[in-house]
Amino acid sequence: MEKVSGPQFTDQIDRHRWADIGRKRYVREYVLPLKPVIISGGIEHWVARKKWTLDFFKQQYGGMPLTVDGRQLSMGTLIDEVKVSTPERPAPYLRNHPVKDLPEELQLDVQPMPECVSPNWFDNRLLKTWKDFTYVELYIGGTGAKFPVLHYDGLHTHAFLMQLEGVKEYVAFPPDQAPLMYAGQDAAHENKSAVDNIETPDLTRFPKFCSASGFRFKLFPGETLFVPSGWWHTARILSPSITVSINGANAANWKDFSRDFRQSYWAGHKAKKAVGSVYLGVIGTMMRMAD
Ligand SMILES: O=C(O)CCC(=O)C(=O)O
Repeated sequence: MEKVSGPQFTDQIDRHRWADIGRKRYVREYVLPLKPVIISGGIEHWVARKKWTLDFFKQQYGGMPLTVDGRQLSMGTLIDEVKVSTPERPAPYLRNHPVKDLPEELQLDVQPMPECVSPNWFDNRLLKTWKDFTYVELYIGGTGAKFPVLHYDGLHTHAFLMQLEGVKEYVAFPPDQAPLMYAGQDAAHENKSAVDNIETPDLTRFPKFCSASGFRFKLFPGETLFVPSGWWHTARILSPSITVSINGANAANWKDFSRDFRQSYWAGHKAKKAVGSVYLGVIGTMMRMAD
């Protein structure tokens, strides 16, 4: 453990090659116990792995209109700024951009998802025809840019972050550290921490945060990070970066996902809540048997 003026961090996150660990061991040792891991060799089949670079996006899609934090800019301008980004003057960070809004040929470049993303019960056809819970998202940012909030993913979904270019540093805290995270009070903010500076937290506002212990580690191109349901996390970019993410649910988080979903979507609708509970319960049972 390295001591910093704030939480304690270890960089000892497990790393495995997918070909070595295999599905059974991965599910048993990481997915079901909700333990983060970095998998390499999972996205080598993606066309994007060789094709997606900053120059590719600038040359082929430079005119694509984007909005980042309320600012409208083209992909070309974004890439120009990303290339000269520094921690002192970070470029805009394109985050959570839906891949389904990209031209179809780009969507195909990141298919199929790596095997370590499944079992993903959001792929169940009964569920998908009613509501598609899967979000595949694109992130492009430069050195020094940061994800703006320490959080766990909404509806207690798992996150899988697939790194295509550049290096990112992630910080992650297990769910049992929640009492130290200064989570928001209402349903819309309960997965977001008020701690706005992880590196040098304001100790007068967030004294308990200093007792937290978590992980701080790097993610390199070709790697997939599994951030399990309920794990608090955030990121900063160490070199110009392209990432794709997908969220998921399975036996490990179905109960938490179903509860969050019922509460947020059917609050105040007793009958819908009851029918919805049965529906999600049936899907859970079916998927458990199929796994
Ligand atoms: O890679 C990043 O910037 C963090 C992404 C993330 O935590 C999220 O989208 O939930």
